[in-house]
Amino acid sequence: MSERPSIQFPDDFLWGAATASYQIEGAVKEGGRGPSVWDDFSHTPGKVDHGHTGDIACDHYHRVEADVALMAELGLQSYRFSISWSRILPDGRGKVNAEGLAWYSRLVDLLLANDIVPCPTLFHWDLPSALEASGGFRNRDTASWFADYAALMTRELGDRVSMWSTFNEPWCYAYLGHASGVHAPGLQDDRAAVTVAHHELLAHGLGVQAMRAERNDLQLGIVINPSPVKSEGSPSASTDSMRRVDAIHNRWWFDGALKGAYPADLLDDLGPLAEAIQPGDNEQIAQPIDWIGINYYFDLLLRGTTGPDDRPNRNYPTVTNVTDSPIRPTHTDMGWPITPDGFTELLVRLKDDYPNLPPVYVTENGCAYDDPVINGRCADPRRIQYLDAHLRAVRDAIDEGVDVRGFYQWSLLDNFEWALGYDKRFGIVHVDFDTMERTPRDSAHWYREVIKANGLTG
Ligand code: IFM
Repeated sequence: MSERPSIQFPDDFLWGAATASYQIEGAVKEGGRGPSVWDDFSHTPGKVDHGHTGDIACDHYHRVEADVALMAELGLQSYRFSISWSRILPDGRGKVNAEGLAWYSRLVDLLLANDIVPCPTLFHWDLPSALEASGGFRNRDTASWFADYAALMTRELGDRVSMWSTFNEPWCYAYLGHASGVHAPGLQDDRAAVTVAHHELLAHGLGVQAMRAERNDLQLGIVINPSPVKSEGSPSASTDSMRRVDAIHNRWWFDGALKGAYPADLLDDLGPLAEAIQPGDNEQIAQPIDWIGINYYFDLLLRGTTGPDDRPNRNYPTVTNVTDSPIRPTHTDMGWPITPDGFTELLVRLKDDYPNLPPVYVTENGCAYDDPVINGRCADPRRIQYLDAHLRAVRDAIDEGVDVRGFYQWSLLDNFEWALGYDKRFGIVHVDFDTMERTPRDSAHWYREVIKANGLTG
């Protein structure tokens, strides 16, 4: 990499790292927290590899002070975390848990004391179990309850927190959670998935309005995980399948949130599956936002099939005879291909397709590699290479006119990687899950230098 050219990012570019509540906090039965769908799912035999759960996770709940000190040592300028809804409202609505509020308030104070900009997400998949019992996001009322929770958090933290996102990767919660069912709550019901996809965006729109009603000085956004859709291998996926996957994975979210109208072709495909949409919903959803978060890991590579449909298909209702393409020679421990060019292409496409695209923050990018700690050091050259390539791809997009304002690496710590448990390690900081010892990997030291230089020094 040493022969690669140096690159600089714009002044005031914001550098951070990201985590999410259920993936790191642990202490699931402490501090008055109520259960979430991920507690229920991970405790259901067979749902998570090795039977792992988030019961202890990184024990961040008890180690928050040391973890923030570590962020400061690593030079982070911002920290993106999510708030556990059921730590605030154990039943999802109604009774407020003062201890939960106090915990996040302390986290925010610790961050500010270290000059780290807090960037909380209100929903990163851990829906309170009590709300799931009344239909979860299949129930339209959950959108209003989300808005109440968003307003509450604004009242509590809005004096110190400016930058908020409503949802993280709503596609995943809708389709992994309700179509293929590989995530909580684990349903396999296409109509439910589409309903959830709509109610999440409705909740986003109602949440933005509720937060603005509390304060007019907030920077509000939503975090989406779009991907270029490509076909590789033989037989190739049909143009029609690619269009449908693109519509479900990408256009639904951006058209809904920014244009105020879902893609007409997708509504035709979905027919009665999209019956949850009511007159007036589009206007509620397409509220002006101040920024948009993009999580990018890899291009979505499809291949045609001739045989019976297999599991990955179930993430895309109405799409048939398509499968995720097989693992490519270069991939991360997730089996994900390494496709930095797709990142530039994606960002430029978003700029071109959405003239009102707000400033972009890359809210997640990173890779899983299980490099061990040897004599106190964890050398992870593949992670450095991955991040280097993706940062260059972001810089290329900026050169092509995309207004990218910041970059959050995923993830600060090795953590609970959902249905895959703890074996997939995304951290720039290695976590020993027996002792909870944190060891910054080489990539963490490298990232500190990137932040210091506001770029890559070649
Ligand atoms: O760990 C997840 C995160 O919760 C959401 N975005 C993708 C990451 C890696 O799979």
